[in-house]
Amino acid sequence: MMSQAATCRQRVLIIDDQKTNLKILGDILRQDVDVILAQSAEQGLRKAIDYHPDLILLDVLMPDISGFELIKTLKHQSQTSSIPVIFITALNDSSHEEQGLHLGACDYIYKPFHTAIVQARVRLHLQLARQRRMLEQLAHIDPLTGIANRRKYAQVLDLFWRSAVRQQSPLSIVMLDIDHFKEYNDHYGHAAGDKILHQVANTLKESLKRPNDFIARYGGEEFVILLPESSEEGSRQLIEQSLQQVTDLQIRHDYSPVSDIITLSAGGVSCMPAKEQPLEAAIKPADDMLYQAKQQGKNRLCW
Ligand code: GH3
Ligand code: MG
Ligand code: MG
Ligand code: MG
Repeated sequence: MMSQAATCRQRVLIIDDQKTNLKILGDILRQDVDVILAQSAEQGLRKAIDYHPDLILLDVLMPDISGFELIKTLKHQSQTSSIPVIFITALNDSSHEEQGLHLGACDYIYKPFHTAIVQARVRLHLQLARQRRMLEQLAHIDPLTGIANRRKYAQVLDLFWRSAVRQQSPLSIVMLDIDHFKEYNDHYGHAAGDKILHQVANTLKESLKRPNDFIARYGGEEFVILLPESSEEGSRQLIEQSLQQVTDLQIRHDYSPVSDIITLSAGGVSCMPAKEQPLEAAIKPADDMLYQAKQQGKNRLCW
């Protein structure tokens, strides 16, 4: 198993067609970070996707695909678009530098380079990357459960909705709500309630199967799940399993009128998103189904 320190180390991908450049740059950075090397743009792109580095040092003049071409691809792909790129190149004039920065690089270093300058600039951009990630976490992660919050949900819904419209594919939206949670808090205390929220949220999250399946805490003891490109039947089955996995936790709730353990009610819909539909209203049909599930006696899924 990797040590804590090893998992905290940031990764820098160096892409350069000259082996000697790769060696020298790798050697001067290795004491601070984990180094990944690529000797062509094509290999670099693959490694950027596979390893998701915190920073890329990119040569410009390379046979086949230039660094200027590669950065366009990196900035257009969702898996790589947020990785900062520093050009390190023999094109040491202001018009190329301007071009590089215009294409989205965060910095531009001339070759031949000074070791200390490369180290300092890499350090600076890694620190900025770390701060960006922290801000992203603060903005998008619910601190109690560790899953996405409602702000992130709104972003992801927008993304999934537009992609579903484009691809004419279905999107399932599911609202889930813990049954008689007020009674739980009243009898077991708020701290115990917090612990259950964390446990339920993470059990639901783990029950999702595909990388794009998404869950967020919608509010108090309510969660929302988005299943893109999933059939109605498949979505229903998945959510039935998710609910089952929560009941399998067998969390005692002696004050629940519907069971003696923690249960959830859920409402789901499969829809074919259309451009003209207002996004804010997207959740309403799932919410109506959740209301039905509560009306019909809770501890169930209505679709
Ligand atoms: P129902 O079965 O109809 O959903 O009833 P309920 O009691 O679950 O629903 P209600 O809306 O009446 O109460 C929700 C409760 O959820 C009240 C509140 O104390 C609890 N809750 C909301 N957010 C939190 C939280 O962050 N921590 C804890 N411990 N409890 C929370
Ligand atoms: Mg070169
Ligand atoms: Mg509720
Ligand atoms: Mg509830």
